[in-house]
Amino acid sequence: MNQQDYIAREDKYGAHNYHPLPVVLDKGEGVYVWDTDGKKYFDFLSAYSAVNQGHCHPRIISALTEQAQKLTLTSRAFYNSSLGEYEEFVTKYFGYDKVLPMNTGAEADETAIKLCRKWAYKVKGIEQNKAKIIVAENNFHGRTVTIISMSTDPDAYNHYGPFTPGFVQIPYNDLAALENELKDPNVAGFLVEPIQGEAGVYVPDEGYLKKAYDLCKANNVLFIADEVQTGIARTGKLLAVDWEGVKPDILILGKALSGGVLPVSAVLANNEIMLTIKPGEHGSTFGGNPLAAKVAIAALTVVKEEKLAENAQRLGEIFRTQMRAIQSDMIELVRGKGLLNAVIIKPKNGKEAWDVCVEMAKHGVLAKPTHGHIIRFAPPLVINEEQLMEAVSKIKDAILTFE
Ligand code: IF1
Repeated sequence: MNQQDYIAREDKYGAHNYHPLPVVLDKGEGVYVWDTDGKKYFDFLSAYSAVNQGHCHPRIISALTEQAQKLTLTSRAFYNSSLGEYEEFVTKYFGYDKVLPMNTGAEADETAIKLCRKWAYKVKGIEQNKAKIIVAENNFHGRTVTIISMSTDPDAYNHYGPFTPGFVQIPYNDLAALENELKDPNVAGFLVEPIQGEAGVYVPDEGYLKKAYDLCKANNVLFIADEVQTGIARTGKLLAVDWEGVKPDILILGKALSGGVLPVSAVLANNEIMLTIKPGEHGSTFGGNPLAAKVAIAALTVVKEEKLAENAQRLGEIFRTQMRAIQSDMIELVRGKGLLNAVIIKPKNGKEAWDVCVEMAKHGVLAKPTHGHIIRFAPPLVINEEQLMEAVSKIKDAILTFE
């Protein structure tokens, strides 16, 4: 089978809810992936920051294979010998009393919303069904009906109504708007991405998160951080909120929590919030399974042992400097934090971000355009300086073909 055959088969039998770059991947190791013809690429998407630890990290894969031969799933109807170990590990790692394990990012966001509402009624004392959660415009928290009810992107919500009520949208990075909405006593939470990923790696002003947190505290409102994409060392700190010394009341994690090996997500909070949910009131068949527990411990251990946050911070600076130095008027703006970066592409002779990505793929670097004119650059955090410079040179060659 050649690449066209693989593509045609997916096209014929799979739903058309994606428009992938025409590359068929077959193997991955560290910062590299190989296609079915054996061509090697730098992966500058990292499965949307799920493979921060690099593809098929040996330590994570060995945790997976070892546990897979012993016990994979018990459901939460019974205790299992790995879950408690993981719960102790992850809560100490991030500094919270309790964790609620789920699988995907969207499920963790849903869990956080339910937790916030439960807290609103049982602790804050809001009247039943009146609780509101403030969200930001251009947010991305996943694909469920409740989550798209918070979305301002028509692609995400169009023709999927009716929607879940109870959300208030305000502009991102706008403290005055937040302060204004917080006057409503029925507001229970503020759900925010510390950097908006899907919006195009939109980094808020310095101090925004801290001031937003303080405003929430002053109004007895939960500050809920969606760190599904920004967390686990991606932005040069363990969490993006660490840049401003903020400790969210509810922390949402996913993606790299498993190093991209299987879907593992988590919601972390202290007892006052977490214990408002009682037995039978929330759960998941796969959440907290022993396989996920062992994999997540290994994935988080790799992050600390290999100093991935420090690496992301240092190499991120180099990456942005290098990209800004490329002499091409197609590069309008370079922004980001750590190794979560975006380049805004100004179309030239009808060539857009998509064409740049296709050309980069030919040169051996994989990245994906978003919103037509933005390219996200997010390599695995195990990348070293030499590899980064080699990739930068390929990216540069690709962009300069349009000059
Ligand atoms: C897709 C983007 C990234 C997320 C935040 C929750 C979730 C996500 C902050 C849900 C998921 C994904 C999903 C993926 C594309 C992707 C994405 F392009 F949409 F913006 F990462 F950049 N919170 N983000 O970013 O997590 O349920 O998917 O595990 O194809 O939809 P999930």
